[in-house]
Amino acid sequence: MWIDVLTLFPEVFESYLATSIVGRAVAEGRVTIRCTNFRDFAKDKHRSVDDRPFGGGPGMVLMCGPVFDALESVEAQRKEKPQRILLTPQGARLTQRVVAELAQEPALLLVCGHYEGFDERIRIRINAREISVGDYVLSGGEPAAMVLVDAVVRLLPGALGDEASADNDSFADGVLEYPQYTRPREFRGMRVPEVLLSGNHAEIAAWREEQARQRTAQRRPDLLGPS
Ligand code: 9D3
Repeated sequence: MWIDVLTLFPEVFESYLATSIVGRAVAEGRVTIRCTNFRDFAKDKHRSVDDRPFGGGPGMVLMCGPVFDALESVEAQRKEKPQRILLTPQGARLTQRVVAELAQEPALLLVCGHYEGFDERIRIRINAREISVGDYVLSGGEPAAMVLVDAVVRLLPGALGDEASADNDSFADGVLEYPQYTRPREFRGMRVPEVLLSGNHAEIAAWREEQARQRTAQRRPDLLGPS
């Protein structure tokens, strides 16, 4: 997979990309991630990327020119038309379902804004999938883009040490995980549930399923659907 990221802070990504499962996927060539600073496409000598809003009001607005020029430049260097993604608080919520869909794409192009927001004509013309990572205010799209990249890349074939663990994840099957234990059998008076030591695999599976169900009902009833 190819992932392009348009951002005013490419250095934020570069260090992150060197670590974790994402870093390994990059090192092993399963994904190529390139960051492009749209400030490099600014026209004036101050390298401006934003300007005051027409109609007045506080803050600044990201201008069309540098964003479109960067986008067109990046796409001209790719064979595949990427799925364009705009990270914005106004987007649809990122869920595991969306992540799984994006993981099927051969190429993604992520556009990060920041607090000032985009000129509306960017939003309209790039015709991107608009995605938010949740109902809280970030100072920019970069952390959201990293969340998305991490979630997508770990689903790419070969990215997981244990192929089975992707399907095992919370959310993949719509419930939270069951509690896990490892040695010792007793720690500060807290004992590992007897069933896990029993060697009875059917009973263990049933216990885990029930624990997962209870935990989901208690903490995340929304995952169990409307009722
Ligand atoms: C100008 C006032 N803001 C309304 C509260 C608008 C605003 C624009 C841009 C607020 C934050 C941002 C920066 N955030 C993102 O670019 C962003 C984001 C987020 O803030 N929360 C969850 N998901 C995302 S994806 C991109």
